[in-house]
Amino acid sequence: MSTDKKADIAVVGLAVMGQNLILNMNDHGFKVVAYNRTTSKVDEFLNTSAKGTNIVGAHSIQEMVDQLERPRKIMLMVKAGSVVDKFIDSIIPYLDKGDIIIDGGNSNYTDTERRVHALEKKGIYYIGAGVSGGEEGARFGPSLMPGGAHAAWPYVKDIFQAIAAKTPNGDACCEWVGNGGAGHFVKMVHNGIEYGDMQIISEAYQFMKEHLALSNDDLSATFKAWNKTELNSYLIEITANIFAFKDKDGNYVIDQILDTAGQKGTGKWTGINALELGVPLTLIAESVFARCISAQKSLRVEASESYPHKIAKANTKDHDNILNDLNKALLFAKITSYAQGYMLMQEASTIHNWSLNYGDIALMWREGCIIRSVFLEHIKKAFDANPKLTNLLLDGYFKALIIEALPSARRIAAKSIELGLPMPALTSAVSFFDGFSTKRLPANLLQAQRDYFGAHTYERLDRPRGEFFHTDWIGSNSNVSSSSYNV
Ligand code: 2AM
Repeated sequence: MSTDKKADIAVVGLAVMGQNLILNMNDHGFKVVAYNRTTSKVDEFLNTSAKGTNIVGAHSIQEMVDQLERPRKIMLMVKAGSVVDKFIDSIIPYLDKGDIIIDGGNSNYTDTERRVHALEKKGIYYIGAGVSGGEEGARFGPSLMPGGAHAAWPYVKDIFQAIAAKTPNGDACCEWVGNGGAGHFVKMVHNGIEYGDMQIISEAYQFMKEHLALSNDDLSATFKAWNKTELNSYLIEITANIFAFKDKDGNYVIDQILDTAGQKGTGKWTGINALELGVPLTLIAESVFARCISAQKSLRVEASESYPHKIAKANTKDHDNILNDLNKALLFAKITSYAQGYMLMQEASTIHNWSLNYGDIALMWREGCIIRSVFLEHIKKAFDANPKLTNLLLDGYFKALIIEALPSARRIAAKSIELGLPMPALTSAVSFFDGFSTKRLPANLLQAQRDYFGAHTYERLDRPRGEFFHTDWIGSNSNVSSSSYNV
């Protein structure tokens, strides 16, 4: 069925994400060239899922490039890392100035930043696009977060916005993110936020299972009910389904699964970036560490024998109130986590000069991706109404929710500590919030200690910022000058 018309785009890498993106592009009327290192996969694809479509194949880079309309657009859906660099090197001799390479893999944004600049020097446009939504998203509408060479955006915009997920209003969950590695950075923060959402849901599960002794059916019903509240989201929806799921023998699958979490590293990257940029991204960091603790299963089993403790059960007459508190605590933690994620993006945007549009980012995450939710609609509204909003927690809508949910979050966090039931993400959210909303923290003492042992100097409340002072705490008569000494 292939037509003589040149192809709109080539996709390299025929693993399931690549194949599904190609089929999605084909559904929207674009002609796609499929290419893969192992060329037998090209024929396999053309003879199976791509049969009867306008998709064409290529068995060499030359053949792929020859079939493309100019400027050529080549999207890589290959393994992140050195494979991307190798492929770029191998394709460059076949390209002309103005051609466009797009990386749709889970690349580290610093790699993308480097590639954008290196290719710019050769006159080739490079786009690093975050793609979220898994196999299903790729096939029927992913969230797409493209960034890099802005001049290339008009050439790929139609394809990207056609294949992207759509909001209930019909807006595409794909907008230009920013230059350099901005697209992959935003995708990384998306994944970090996903870690946080999953962790707070899991903490609520353990609280309900251990303290309220809820059955899997009760848990499923609770999450189903919560999905009709502000927590409405894909992750809450699948959680309700997971608790109801039984295997062939009639056993709940959830109870058969080993309690050690895996991770591929994007949560860790988000945490590392937050530490490097000095952003208090505590909830996501705790979520990464919670996975690390879970992975130490044998150590935990041993420690549980050294420190045995039973989780006290709640009185059933209190269940409704506790469940209401738990729902609010989750909302509180979620708002805090997103506020922290946005703080990280705001800092990175300033440092890298990305001029991120925070309303658009919420729009891109609204559908198609794992953290999709109604909640993101409100984040979009907050930043659309005030693009200079300094912090999500200071937006009127979220402020009202926080004020309402805070007492519940405090009760659950306090209860969890009293019971000995781990809720690191929730308790970190409460601690963060208390630090964030406290006018005077004990950092005056930290500064005094630093000045005491290391003459690191401090600023004074009664003097302008930027003037540094040193106190001779131990009477050593050191001649360090308070005005010039600043470490
Ligand atoms: P393959 O089918 O030839 O292994 C996901 O693994 C995708 O990345 C696959 O399409 C895979 O191609 C591709 N890939 C993995 N390593 C690669 C490499 N060194 N060079 C090119 N493509 C590679």
